Parts: sequence; C-alpha cells; structure tokens
Amino acid sequence: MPLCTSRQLVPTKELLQKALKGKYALGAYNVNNMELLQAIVEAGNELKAPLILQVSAGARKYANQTYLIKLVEAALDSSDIPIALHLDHGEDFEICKACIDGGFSSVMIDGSKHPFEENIALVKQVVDYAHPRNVSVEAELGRLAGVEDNISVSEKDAIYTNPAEAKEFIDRTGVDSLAIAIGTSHGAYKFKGEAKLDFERLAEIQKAVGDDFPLVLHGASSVPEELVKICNDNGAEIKGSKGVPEEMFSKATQLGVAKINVDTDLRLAFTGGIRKVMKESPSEFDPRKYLGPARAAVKEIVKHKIKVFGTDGKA
Ligand code: TD4
Ligand code: CA
Ligand code: ZN
Repeated sequence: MPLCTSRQLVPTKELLQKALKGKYALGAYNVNNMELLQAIVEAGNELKAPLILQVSAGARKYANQTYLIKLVEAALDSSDIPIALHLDHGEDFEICKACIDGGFSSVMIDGSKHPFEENIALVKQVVDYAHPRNVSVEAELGRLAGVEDNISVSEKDAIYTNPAEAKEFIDRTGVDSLAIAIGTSHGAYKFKGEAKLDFERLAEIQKAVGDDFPLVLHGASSVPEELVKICNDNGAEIKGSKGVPEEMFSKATQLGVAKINVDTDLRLAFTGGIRKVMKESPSEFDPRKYLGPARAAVKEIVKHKIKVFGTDGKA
C-alpha cells in the first residue's frame, strides 16, 4: 500500500548495498512510540544519515501498526533523508504479509528456530511475496547465544552460523540480507566475562557469501556504562550488564556487516531520561516534562551511534 505522503520509504536492499560498498553500516533502530521515532529521525536529519526504522511484533501490538505507519509518514514529511521501515523478527508469513500490505519497505522473516530446510521454505515464501512489491527481505540463520561464558567449539558450531550453509541459504532463497550468529545476543546482559565475537567465523561467512552480500548484526547494543549509571543513580537496579564494545563495529563493517540492530541502548537512554526527572522533580506530573528529556537522551545516543557506524553524511 503506498503511503499518504509524497516521499516514499526506501527498501533496505538499496541502503545496504550502498553501505557495503562504502564500508559503513546503517543502524536499525527500534520504534515503539512517537518520542522514540522523533528522536531517531531528528538525529538522522541533523547528521544527514540514512535510517532504518524497525518495528517488532511487540511494537505492533503495543502501538498498533497503523499508528506506527502514520507516525513514519509524518517522519518522512518532516525530513529529507532516506528512510526504510522494516519489520524486525517476523515469525511467520502472515505478519510479513501484513507489514508488506501496510506499506513497510522491508521485512525480516526469522525462521532461525526451524530446521534448515523449513527455514528456507518459509523465507522463500516471503521473498516471493515481497520482491514483486519492491520490499526487501532479511532472514536469520543460526541462533543468537545467551550469556554463556565458555562456549566450546562444538557448541559454537551448533548455534553459530555455518558459512557454507549461509551461502546455500542465500542462493536458494534469494534473500536480500542475512542476520548471523557470531556471539551477540539481545538485551543488556550479553557477556559474563570478556566481550567476545567470533570474527574468524564472520570472515569465513563473508568469504562464502561474497563481499557484495550484506550481513546483519542483531543484539548489537553497546550498553554504555554512562547510560546504565544514569538509570541506577535514579532508582534503577541494572547489575552486571555488558554490551558489544564500540571498537568491534568497524571490524564487523569491514567484514560485510551493513546493518546493526540497536534497541537496548535506546531503552536505557529513554528510561534514564524519565527516571532522572522523576527522581529530581517528584512534584512533576506533566508527561511532556519527562518524555521530552527522555526523547532528547535517545536523540543523543542515536547521533553517537550514527558516528560510530560511519553513517553520518551518507544520506
Ligand atoms: O532485533 N533487535 C531488537 C529486538 C527488539 C525486541 O522487541 P520486543 O521486546 O518488542 O520483542 C535487536 O537485535 C536489538 O539488539 P539489542 O542489543 O539492542 O538488544
Ligand atoms: Ca531468531
Ligand atoms: Zn534482533
């Protein structure tokens, strides 16, 4: 369905192909409400950065898909950067179809919990529906590990993405990008000890799929100590959190990662912003007085991400 605005959403395929060539990555930022969306789009606008806005099944349930699409239309009308609207972790064909029919320019079909052949069949079904409608498709192969401390080599082989399988998967599905498992995980507690990603495997995956195919890194928040501290100083209890060190992103980008998913860091910034006002001004009860600072904090972290990922000036 075309959107009610003169500016159209861009498929992620175009943005990611360009990023691969330029050896930078696009952040994909999760949107759940108006303030988060405004923060992300203002950051992209100020730094002239293309953006991927992503919506999870949970976000659709919380905010209602139509509200989110209308908000994104407003974002298109008030910006001049390329914007993609992407479904994050679609679990079946129906949710992907609903998003494609609703006007999304990109969907993820996450069949990673299924056996290889079933994952392929599911992805192929979504690709066959999406491509004639100019919608890009991301799939996932391998499982994002939990907080495991010492994953053995054989365990890694079982859960991390296998390079030869990745190549076969891409060839047989015609998918546009692939989320891979190399040691990241969702949320604020990614590593028990030292942060470690399997870059050797990433290099093998890139060798197998070719350097013109975009890879996607999920669970890529950095969980900055400063943001956790603002939360904890204002009443939160977030202990033992650890994210992906920022130095790792340029290495990942050199090895074919063109999309980097960020949700947790936005949540931390937003929550810290709200908590601070709540603690410092207990008599305040105007939602704008705490949502405004929370939105400003998210904008700051997104601007920082854009610079770290090298997306600034690429619009
Ligand atoms: O795919 N994502 C975002 C996951 C969002 C989940 O949303 P719901 O709670 O609505 O299901 C990521 O890869 C983000 O990784 P991060 O490191 O930021 O947690
Ligand atoms: Ca998955
Ligand atoms: Zn994810």
